[in-house]
Amino acid sequence: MNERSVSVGQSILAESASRAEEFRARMTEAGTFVVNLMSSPGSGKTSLLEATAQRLGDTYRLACLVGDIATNRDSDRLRRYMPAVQLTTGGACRLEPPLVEAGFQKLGLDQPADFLFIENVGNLVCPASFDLGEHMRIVVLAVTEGDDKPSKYPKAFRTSTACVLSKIDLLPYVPFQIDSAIADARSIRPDLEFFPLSAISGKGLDFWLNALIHYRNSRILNGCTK
Ligand SMILES: Nc1nc2c(ncn2[C@@H]2O[C@H](COP(=O)(O)OP(=O)(O)OP(=O)(O)O)[C@@H](O)[C@H]2O)c(=O)[nH]1
Ligand SMILES: [Mg+2]
Repeated sequence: MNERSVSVGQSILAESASRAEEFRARMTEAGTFVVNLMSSPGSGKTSLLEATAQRLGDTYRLACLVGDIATNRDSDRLRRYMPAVQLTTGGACRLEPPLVEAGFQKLGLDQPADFLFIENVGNLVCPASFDLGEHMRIVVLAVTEGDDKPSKYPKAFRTSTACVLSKIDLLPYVPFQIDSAIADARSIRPDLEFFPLSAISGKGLDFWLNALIHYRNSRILNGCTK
C-alpha cells in the first residue's frame, strides 16, 4: 500500500468518525439513547430486541434500525413492536454512519425516541471498526457459539461496554462454560459487563432491562461521558 492510498483511507475513516460524533450529539440532545448490537449471524440480536421491546414498549418510546446484507425479514419482525427501518447493505459486512443517518430520517419519528436500537449486520469482524454514533455498544455471544470466541474476535469485545450471553436456556445441551467465556472476554476488556439471558424463556431479561434503563439515565439524564 503506498502513502497516497493510506491517506485516502484515513480521511474516509476520519469523516466517518466525525459524522458518528455529530449523530451522537444530536441523539443526546434529543434524549435518545443509542444502542449498537453486534454479533455473529443468528446469535439472537433480533430475538433480544423483540423481547426487549415487548417489555419496555409501554413505558418508553422505542425505535430501531436493522442492518442486513439482504431481505427485510428482521425489520418485519421488529415492526410489530416499534418503528423499524431495514438497512440493506447489498453485500457490505457492516453498517456505516451515512446509512444509519438515512435510516433514521426514514423512521420519520413524530417525537424523539427514548431508545434507538441499531442491529448491526451479523458479523463479529467488520462492525467492530465503525462507530455509528451509539452511546453503548453491545456484543451478543450465544452459548451455542463456544466459550472460546472472545479472544478470537477481540475487537468486538474490546470496543463493547457489555456482552449479552444469549440462549442460556440451551446451556444443558452445549459445552459452554460461562466462567470461561467471561474470563476470556475480560482478558481483553477487564471492565466488560455481562448479561446472561434467554430471549425465549425470559430468564435474565429483567437484569438486562434494568441495566439498559440505568445506562440511559446515566448518559442522557445525568450527562455522563461515554
Ligand atoms: N433456544 C433459544 N433460541 C434462540 C434464543 N434467541 C434466539 N434464538 C433463536 O436463534 C435463531 C436466530 O435468532 P435471531 O434473533 O434471528 O438472530 P440474529 O442475531 O438476529 O440473526 P441475524 O440477524 O441473521 O444475524 C432463531 O431461530 C431464534 O429463535 C434464545 O434465547 N434461546
Ligand atoms: Mg437479526
